[in-house]
Amino acid sequence: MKRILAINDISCVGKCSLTVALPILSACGATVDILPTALLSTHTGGFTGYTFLPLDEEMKKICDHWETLGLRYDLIVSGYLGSRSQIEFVKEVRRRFLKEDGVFIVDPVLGENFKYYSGFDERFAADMGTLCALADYILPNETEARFLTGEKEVSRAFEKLTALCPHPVITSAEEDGAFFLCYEDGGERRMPLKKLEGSFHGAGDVFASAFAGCIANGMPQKDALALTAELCYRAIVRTAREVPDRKYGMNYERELYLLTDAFKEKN
Ligand code: PXL
Repeated sequence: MKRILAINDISCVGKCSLTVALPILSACGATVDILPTALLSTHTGGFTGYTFLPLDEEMKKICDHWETLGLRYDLIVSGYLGSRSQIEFVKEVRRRFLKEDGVFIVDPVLGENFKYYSGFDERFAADMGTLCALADYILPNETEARFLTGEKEVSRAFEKLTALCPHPVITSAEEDGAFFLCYEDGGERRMPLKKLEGSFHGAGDVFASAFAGCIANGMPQKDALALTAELCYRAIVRTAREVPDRKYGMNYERELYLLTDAFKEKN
């Protein structure tokens, strides 16, 4: 069984970050350990008056304890980081806990709809870029690709990202319809993304978690992206039907069979 470390916050309400990563990565048949970066009453995208407890000191103590257990990970996936010092600490976590042939995936959570999430700015984005430079895969949305590169045009942003990391994926972009971009056969490849109008909070976290779970299972990037995109689409369709207030996140749970079926143990 593969052992994955998910580094992300715990937003108690609003289905994102670790509350999404745990079930999705587990559905992919992995053992999932967590390193929480912050504890929030809700995520910051659309709620007001939320509580926010950064866990910087606790993260260090947790990792020192893990060191005594000799833990090593096949894959580490990082998401929402609460401060610039946490970005530096994640680099250290990678150095200390990722197996030599392990995979490091960074979802550079910065913002959406061309706006930073609360508390983030250009300096934070620049530091996030230095973390992306250590990753095997990065999963920015169109907004984050722009903030990481300073490029407004998505293909130019993508080109800059390919210089940063071997496998950048822009998880959703729009230009005459929705698509995502990946790097294949030495060039940019645009894949049409089935999507409904509007914005779906938590979709990026569902995407990152499902993709990481597929990669942990040794799936080639192309197949991993196809399965991830299908899961996201089904979850979006269900969410559009069932969730009137989109800040409460995606109803992806009843679509997880796509992952459990794909990664069923062969007898
Ligand atoms: O979904 C990304 C995300 C993760 N964690 C927190 C957030 C957000 C986006 O709003 O606020 C705390």
